[in-house]
Amino acid sequence: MGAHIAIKQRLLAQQIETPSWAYGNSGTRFKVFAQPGVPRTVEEKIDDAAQVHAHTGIAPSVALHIPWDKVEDYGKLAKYAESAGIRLGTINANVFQDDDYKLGSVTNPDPRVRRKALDHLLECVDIMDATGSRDLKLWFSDGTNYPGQDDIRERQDRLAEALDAVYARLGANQRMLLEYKLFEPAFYTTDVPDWGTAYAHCLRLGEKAKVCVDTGHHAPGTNIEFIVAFLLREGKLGAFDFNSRFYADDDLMVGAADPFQLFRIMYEVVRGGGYEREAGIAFMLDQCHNIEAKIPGQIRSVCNVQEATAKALLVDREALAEAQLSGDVIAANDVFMDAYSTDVRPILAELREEMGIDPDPVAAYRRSGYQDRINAERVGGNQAGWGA
Ligand code: LRH
Ligand code: MN
Ligand code: MN
Repeated sequence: MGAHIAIKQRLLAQQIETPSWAYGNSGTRFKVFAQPGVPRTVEEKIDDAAQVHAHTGIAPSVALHIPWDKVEDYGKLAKYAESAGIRLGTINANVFQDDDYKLGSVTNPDPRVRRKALDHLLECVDIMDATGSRDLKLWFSDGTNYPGQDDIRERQDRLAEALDAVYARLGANQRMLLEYKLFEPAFYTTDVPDWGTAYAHCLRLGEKAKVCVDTGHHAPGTNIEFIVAFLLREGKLGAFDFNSRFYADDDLMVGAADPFQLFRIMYEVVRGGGYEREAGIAFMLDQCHNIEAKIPGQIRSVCNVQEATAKALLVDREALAEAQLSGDVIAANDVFMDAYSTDVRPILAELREEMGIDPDPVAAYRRSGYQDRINAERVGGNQAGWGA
């Protein structure tokens, strides 16, 4: 019982950021499905993110993607978010949706295009100054499709040059998160394809550069929890982009495909001290609802991360260490599985009641009438995300 109280205390401290682009219409390259009630403005995306926070109690910030979320006055937008009960979080740069970036952005062979991409990244830091955001998230779609298309080494030099310039522009309390992805849209080489490449660049850059692990960005079978353990140990884990995948970068609801993997990741986070606020790990969602309703989809994902975290916190670390040190493989695995197999839903329901929210956030959202209201009010919503 005492253990449950301690776990609830620790769960109270959890904060999960939702992405603005999850609230707009999205789809695949085959079809974008329009849904009723999707936001027409950045403010409406913020309103929707505030709903997720209202029903979960642990999603107090929303990440922006520039220029998808471009506005005139970012200071005003930050105030708007505050009045909606949340805050603006990570600024995601976008150097992948412009005709100029066909052959790359910061690694493009053409210096004019490189300059344009760099200017955008620097503008994102200006935006962070206005919003008060701590993190700049960089993901580059840069790469090549054919052997010989461009010089792999020179592209690394160009990347390093751009990263240096952005790093030099960061304020004292700002950080750069470098996100890797195995492939897509480039199919032969990708300039930041894996955690090792991201880590090497971040190490060279310094303290303010950290790696972002998007759970959908690995080859099948990759042991993501090992990457998490390693980066945390090196002080280089900066953030997560949580989503689920069955095949590639599927961007499905978090914990839907493999809740056990999510638990294993969260265990390494807890084990490595990454759950403490001082570790500065940003827990973000990066999922794009394709066929499911957007706000309940985000609520579900936030709850799934919370559930995996509760289980990770339940692992009896003492018993585990004892079994590990005595070389009792079966006993060690038992301790681990025991935590995973525990039904934590009653603890979470209790926690939510103590927080003054409904024990079933998705059901509470459905009952709230918010969806009916936005369906009626918001006519002509924009696609906010891929293909925008
Ligand atoms: C790339 C990615 C990256 C982008 C987001 C929209 O696949 O994960 O984080 O910013 O998707
Ligand atoms: Mn991502
Ligand atoms: Mn992705």
